[in-house]
Amino acid sequence: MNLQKSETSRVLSSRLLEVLCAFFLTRSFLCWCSGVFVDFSKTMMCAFPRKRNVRASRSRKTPLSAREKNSRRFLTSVFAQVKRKEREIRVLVVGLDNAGKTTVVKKINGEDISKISPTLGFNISSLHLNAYRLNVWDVGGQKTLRTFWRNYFEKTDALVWVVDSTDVARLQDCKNELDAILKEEKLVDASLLVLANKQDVEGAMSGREIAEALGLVSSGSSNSNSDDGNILSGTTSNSSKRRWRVQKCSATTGDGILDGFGFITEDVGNRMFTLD
Ligand code: G3D
Ligand code: MG
Repeated sequence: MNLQKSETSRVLSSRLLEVLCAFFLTRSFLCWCSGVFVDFSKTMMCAFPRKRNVRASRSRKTPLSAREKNSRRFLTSVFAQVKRKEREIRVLVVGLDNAGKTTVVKKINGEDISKISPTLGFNISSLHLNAYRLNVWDVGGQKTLRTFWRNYFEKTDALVWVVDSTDVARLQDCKNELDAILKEEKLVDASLLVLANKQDVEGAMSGREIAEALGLVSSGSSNSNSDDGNILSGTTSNSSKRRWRVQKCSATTGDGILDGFGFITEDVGNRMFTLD
């Protein structure tokens, strides 16, 4: 009798052990599968980052209906309220490749600028200035990457257009790209700061030369509101009445960068945060 009992308990315990092993093996297998799935989706997202958005924004070229416009306006006002509370400014740094965008952003954040590699996607950093928090998006400027700029336009308060003041050969290309970006509906309210960078290099173009080449002021005229040699500022003559500033600077030495970003906090601050 006792022998039969011990035999039964032995069988039972071995069954229990088998069930437990099967349970843990299945669980580990499922965990492994989900890990592989997550890794796979992350890889796919990195490989094809914005394809769906690009297509979506391309299809948005058709005019918006009144309903869509109203819902967009509503969402914009909600975002504006949240931003007002948090005193947050979204800054998009763009311009041709090699203009010095990444160096500008790194310098203003006090980071090491001795090794700068070309930006293939984007860098985001946060900066506190004049009681505001600036979320700064530095986006790669190579020709092939420029079509992706539009993915970063949403909710942008200020546009920083960095120009290599020594690159006379690509000034027309620079103007064409800026013209195209300023026509974007999502950027119509954004303040414009043009950084005339690399002023430490001999022979660099002046702020006025760059403003004229970019079509912000007409050549030979004095239709800017202010011009003190380092800063040239004004308001666009078209319907958007956008305020702009051309600021001479050098990302290498740091000269002029903070002044330029000061214009952003002042202009965006006046426009958005004093409405309360
Ligand atoms: P980008 O982000 O606009 O593509 P980067 O430009 O910041 O990568 O800078 C491109 C090159 O310009 C870098 O040199 C960088 O050191 C240099 N540069 C940026 N700003 C200045 C500046 O104010 N003065 C000078 N003299 N050079 C600057 P490398 O040699 O690394 O390509
Ligand atoms: Mg870069």
